[in-house]
Amino acid sequence: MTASDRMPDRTATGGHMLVAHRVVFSLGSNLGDRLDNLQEAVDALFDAPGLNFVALSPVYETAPFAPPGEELPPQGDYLNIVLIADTRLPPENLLERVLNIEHSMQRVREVRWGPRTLDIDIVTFGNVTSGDPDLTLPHPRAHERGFVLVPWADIEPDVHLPGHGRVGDLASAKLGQDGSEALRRRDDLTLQPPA
Ligand code: PH2
Ligand code: MG
Ligand code: MG
Repeated sequence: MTASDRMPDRTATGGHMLVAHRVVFSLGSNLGDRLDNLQEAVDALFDAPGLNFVALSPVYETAPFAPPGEELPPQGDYLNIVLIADTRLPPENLLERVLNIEHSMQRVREVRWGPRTLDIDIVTFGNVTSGDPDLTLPHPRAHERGFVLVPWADIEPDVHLPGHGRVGDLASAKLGQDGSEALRRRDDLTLQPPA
């Protein structure tokens, strides 16, 4: 790991970064019109300049998941996708964009691990690692989540999740454990890539 992975350089002007980073987002919805919510979020992410679209995963329907020991309130299945882009925006700027979109889509965040109209998580930001509690990088639970790993492996199997290994291998291991009960690819549901 180089110093620049931990503390990304900024140019003097505009707060942009010197080099582009590949950013991986995980999006999920299990309230309201789930597919519409995801489409709206994909479009909103690219509405403002600064993100260059790279890839969008197929749509997966996934059983609600909570880490062992955490209570999972009753709720319906999620639709989950993974979205990849390149950007020179700094991570905190991207996080602000994500929170604004979640807010504008009236995300209700009453119960931890409860249902939500929309959740957008930044899974990785290049190889940057950060322990910042507002934006921990990589996402601290991504490596144990089939609903992140499996769609991600469909579009970028050979990439490495820093600290955990090749995404394709992590996804296969997860599918072996959870199987089709937890995760179903919904090829009948399609999203448009951002315009
Ligand atoms: N998001 C969570 C908690 N549990 N389960 C599924 N299947 N999909 C999600 O997106 C999800 C979850 C917290 O962000
Ligand atoms: Mg989340
Ligand atoms: Mg979130």
